[in-house]
Amino acid sequence: MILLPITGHAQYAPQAGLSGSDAIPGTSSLIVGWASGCTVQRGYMDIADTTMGLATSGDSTLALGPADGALVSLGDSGMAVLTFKHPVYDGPGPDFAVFENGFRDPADSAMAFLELAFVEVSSDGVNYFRFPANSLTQDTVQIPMAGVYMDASKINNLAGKYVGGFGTPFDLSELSGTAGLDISHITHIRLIDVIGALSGHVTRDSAGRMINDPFPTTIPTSGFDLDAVGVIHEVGTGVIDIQKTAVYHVYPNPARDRIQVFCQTGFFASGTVRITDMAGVEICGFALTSGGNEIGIALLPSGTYLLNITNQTGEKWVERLVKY
Ligand SMILES: [Ca+2]
Ligand SMILES: [Ca+2]
Ligand SMILES: [Ca+2]
Repeated sequence: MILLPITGHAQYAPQAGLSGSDAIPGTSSLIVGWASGCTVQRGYMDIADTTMGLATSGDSTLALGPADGALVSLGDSGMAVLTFKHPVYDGPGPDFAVFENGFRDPADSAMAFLELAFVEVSSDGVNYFRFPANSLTQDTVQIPMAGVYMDASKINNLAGKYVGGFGTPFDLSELSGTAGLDISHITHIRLIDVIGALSGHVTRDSAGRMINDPFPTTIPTSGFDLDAVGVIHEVGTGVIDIQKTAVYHVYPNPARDRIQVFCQTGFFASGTVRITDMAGVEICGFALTSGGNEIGIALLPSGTYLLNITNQTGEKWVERLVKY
């Protein structure tokens, strides 16, 4: 066994808004769906003093739908199980994102008050498998309930590493090859609060290190505060795919100078297409009408974009566009 020194250098993606962050804004068009079911098993406000009782703030319905800042608090080692209208699958890059309500240090945009949770997935609702999590935060001085900020670049695969409004992404490919797990058909996502204590009820990362996060949090909003879980790769149904081909067609793709968006009469009396980058930031938008719509893309830098297509009745489709 080789023992490596743990250095103070950044190891993982930094806080939302900093260069190199992989935080996903709640408004990103990468997100195609949100949790539609949630059950919560509360943990204690203070697991070391159970006379205070369980965390009480919010309820499980507040974890459904888009990230909106409405929260359910899990308490020490409390759990939430999320379900979805369609299963989640392992596509390119992150597959889902978890939103909490951390907030930034007013004096340092790299630092934030964070409460963390383990993330586990299941393809049968019975057997759960945990993303290997890492915490390189110091583990000698307990982070208290208030006033001490944490560096997201020392945290990996723990929900809650990003401030409110920004999701922590998870990539199912990291669990590929796990016996008993089908990463092309995830039906349940389970979050388990990190207690964060450095003595007594300690919580350890996948390397056996103690995870330091605010403890004790002797308030009704104790522990991880779940806002939402957004889905990036959602298993569609054959019906939807057939309908989509009948509704519109984009070609060529990949493209260099221009694309045609051909919209079927009936589905598109009028509509719009917004071109965004992969983080969902809008670059330009165009009106669509029935028939062929030519869109010049010669001035776009090479890369991958999202076409966000909406028709007059508000139906939405998202299509990847590769510009070369
Ligand atoms: Ca993936
Ligand atoms: Ca905690
Ligand atoms: Ca919410």
